[in-house]
Amino acid sequence: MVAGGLSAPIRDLIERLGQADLMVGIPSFKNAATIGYVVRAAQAGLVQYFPDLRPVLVNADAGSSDGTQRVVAETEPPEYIERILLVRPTNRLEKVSLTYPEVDGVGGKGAALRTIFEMAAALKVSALVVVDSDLRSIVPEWIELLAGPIIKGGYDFVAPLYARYKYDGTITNTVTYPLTRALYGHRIRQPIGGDFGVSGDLVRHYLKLDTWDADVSRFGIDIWMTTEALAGGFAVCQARLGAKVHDPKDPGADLGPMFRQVVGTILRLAARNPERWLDIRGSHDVPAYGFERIIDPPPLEVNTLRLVSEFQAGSIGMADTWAEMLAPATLEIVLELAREAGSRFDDASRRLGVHGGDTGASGGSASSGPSTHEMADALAGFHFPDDVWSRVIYDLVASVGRIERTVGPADDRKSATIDRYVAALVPIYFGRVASFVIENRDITTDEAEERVEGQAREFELLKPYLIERWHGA
Ligand SMILES: Nc1nc2c(ncn2[C@@H]2O[C@H](COP(=O)(O)OP(=O)(O)OP(=O)(O)O)[C@@H](O)[C@H]2O)c(=O)[nH]1
Ligand SMILES: [Mg+2]
Repeated sequence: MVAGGLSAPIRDLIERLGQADLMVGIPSFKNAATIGYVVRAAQAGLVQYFPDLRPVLVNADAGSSDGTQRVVAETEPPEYIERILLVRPTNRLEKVSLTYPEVDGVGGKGAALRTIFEMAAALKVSALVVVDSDLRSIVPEWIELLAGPIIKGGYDFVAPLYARYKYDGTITNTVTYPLTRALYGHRIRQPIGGDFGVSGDLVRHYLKLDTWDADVSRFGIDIWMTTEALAGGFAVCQARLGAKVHDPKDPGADLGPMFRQVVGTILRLAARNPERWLDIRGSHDVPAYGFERIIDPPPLEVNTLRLVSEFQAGSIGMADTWAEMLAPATLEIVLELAREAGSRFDDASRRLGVHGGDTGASGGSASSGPSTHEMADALAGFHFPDDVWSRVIYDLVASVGRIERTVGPADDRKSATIDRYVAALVPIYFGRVASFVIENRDITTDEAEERVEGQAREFELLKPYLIERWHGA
């Protein structure tokens, strides 16, 4: 269970605010450069689309040293929005920025949302919209798109749908989308998009659950929200938001810790509650709302040379853990793929004239190294098949389940073993992402989407393999 609760200043704030109908919650950590725009867009959305409700905007910040909270406080007041939009709302929009308390000693995006949930429940809102503070592409309409299905449509959970560049959202494309779909049977394309609509009922349900842990307090929060909404039988839909443009991340450079927290959470939730997915076969569409825009999302750089070299390095440094967590047949293929990654890396580096750790551009930063396309071209031919990747993930679900069920070791020992497995999955994931980028280097984002769908179908096809492994085959 989660200890703690709200601090005295936050309780005072709730008392002052009294009651609200619709809340926008924005978690932040050093987002002074971008949060002002997000706050303005959210305020405008509340005032323009829900002028008769009682709106409140809450920023839950990590105590950022860059002035994030000051930016929120100084962003134009609601009166400005009323003037520029020519709207006369019934109720005044309240805007607050606070420093959230850690949850069981852990801070992070999830801890920030925990405070937002508690405030939403205390203020008895009927709908909560959460949006990230590094968004560049949010517009006022997002508030309507994420809250509308709850307020007008009776839904409890609204997941986002975005147009994303083919190399963006790699954790989503390789793990959370196909695994959520195959386990729980709902095709939610962006289960960790970060921008969600949640009903008051679902907020209260979240606060009662005992599945919250340290990873959920960090970046595990998004997949936790989606999984618990599905597992709780809540009515879910999706909203088409257009492009997601935010602070970009290179999957090889920035996403290791996030991968561990997200994937650790999805695996633990699956392993602890097999009754939620063992009997589910196939999957079905989830309704999507909102106008379909034609959008060309901005490109993202990926350092595939680094990805394949880390895959190969993992096969040396983590071989023992791979042998523990993968089925023997899967292990054999993965080791063979890692060997191939190593030799293709040597070959490509020679041809591109890069040496050692100097593998060039990453994260979109200006650099003299080879471009994303040059690297992918030089590595052409490297192929990590869909079915192998599905088996890797299913082996992990089964292994994490085995650890959870073992009688004897204390919980923190079990947890450390699971963390070690998930950390050892990172280089294999790098190999899988490299293959995706290399193979899709010359196709459009729409065509790459077909490949993501193909992989998701492979997960469904192989679900019997998961069940077999789960039962100890
Ligand atoms: N309060 C708080 N917010 C955080 C923390 N870490 C991240 N956030 C917020 O969570 C949101 C998402 O974080 P990002 O770093 O943008 O991650 P992301 O966009 O999910 O990651 P990708 O889609 O993989 O690029 C942003 O609004 C961050 O400000 C934290 O430690 N505390
Ligand atoms: Mg972001």
